[in-house]
Amino acid sequence: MQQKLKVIGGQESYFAGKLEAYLRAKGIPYHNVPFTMEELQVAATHTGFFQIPQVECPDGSWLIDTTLIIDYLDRLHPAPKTSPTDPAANFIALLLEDYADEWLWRPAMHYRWSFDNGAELLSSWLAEHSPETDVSLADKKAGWIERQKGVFVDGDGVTVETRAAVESSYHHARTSLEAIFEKRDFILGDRPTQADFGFMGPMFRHFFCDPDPARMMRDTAPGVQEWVARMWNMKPQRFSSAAQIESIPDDLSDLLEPVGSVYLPYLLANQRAVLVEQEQLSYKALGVNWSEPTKPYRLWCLDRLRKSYQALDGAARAQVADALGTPCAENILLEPPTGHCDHLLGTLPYAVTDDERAARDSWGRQA
Ligand SMILES: N[C@@H](CCC(=O)N[C@@H](CS)C(=O)NCC(=O)O)C(=O)O
Repeated sequence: MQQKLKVIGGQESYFAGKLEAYLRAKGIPYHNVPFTMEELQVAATHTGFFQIPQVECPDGSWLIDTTLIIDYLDRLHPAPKTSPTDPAANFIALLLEDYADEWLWRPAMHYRWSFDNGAELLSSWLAEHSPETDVSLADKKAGWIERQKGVFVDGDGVTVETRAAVESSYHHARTSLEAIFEKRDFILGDRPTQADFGFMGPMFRHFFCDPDPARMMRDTAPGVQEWVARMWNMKPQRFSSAAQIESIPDDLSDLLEPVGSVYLPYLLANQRAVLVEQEQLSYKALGVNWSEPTKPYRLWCLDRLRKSYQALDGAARAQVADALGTPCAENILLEPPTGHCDHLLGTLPYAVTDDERAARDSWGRQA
């Protein structure tokens, strides 16, 4: 019997939820162990990141970063296939995964921590699950609210001016996915792909579970709610004989619109700020002005997308460009990768014997 992966995660985590959806769909045995600060410190010495999830393999090696982990495990467990066979559609799956991972993170944190019901529920949960005993429950709750709202909402560009735009990204994802799930079970076709696992990050543990966004999902997007449940209940035998994804569906323009017109231009603005070592980044998107911390990790993401795009042949690139519909998106993907953040993440798995790594936060900044 295959030994289980140890996923240091928790029942509330965006990225652990994404990874679990993948592991369940592939039938890869794992157990989700709620994180403790001590355990995360130890994990960070192996992986270089202070974040969840972190995976310890039965042989003592380590895996980090859900995008890399899925890519790595997919090579070990190719069947049933969870990436499109068509290279252009495969790139679109990776691009949607990245958009859901990164651009929807802020609305997910906003809907959890700016709303009293969510903040109360999640701070209680986190306080009850942090084992430090010398701090009272009330202080732990207050500490969690202050940290999460301070770093990931107020500290990540959610202001009176941007709040409606932040909320519009959830509204957009919900309505455009709802239209897709009226026609098929998964984003790109009849089987789940990286795009579905990516959207499970925000959609499952935050928008489906947190009180305020969950009500919106129930009221306006029952098809998305059903897809979350379908994804959580996915098993290899449920899609192993489904048709492969052999082309980009022709109805993705609405879902892809902000990916090309908002997210890629934002990644380029972030690149410029990383390259000149600016700590804070300002840009305009969705009609408002944003100011947020510069994120080296997202330059790593942009470079990775560029490498995948530039590895496509001309015909596949033309199909992707056509699906994105804006020449500016294609131009950003055609720029040579900067290589500036390649050092942040290596090749998985990280061997047991690796030297201790300096820990970074989830945005790739020195922790
Ligand atoms: N790129 C990482 C992101 C992981 C991540 O950001 N996880 C969140 C929790 S869901 C986290 O640990 N954030 C850092 C923090 O809270 O300090 C991945 O795909 O695994």
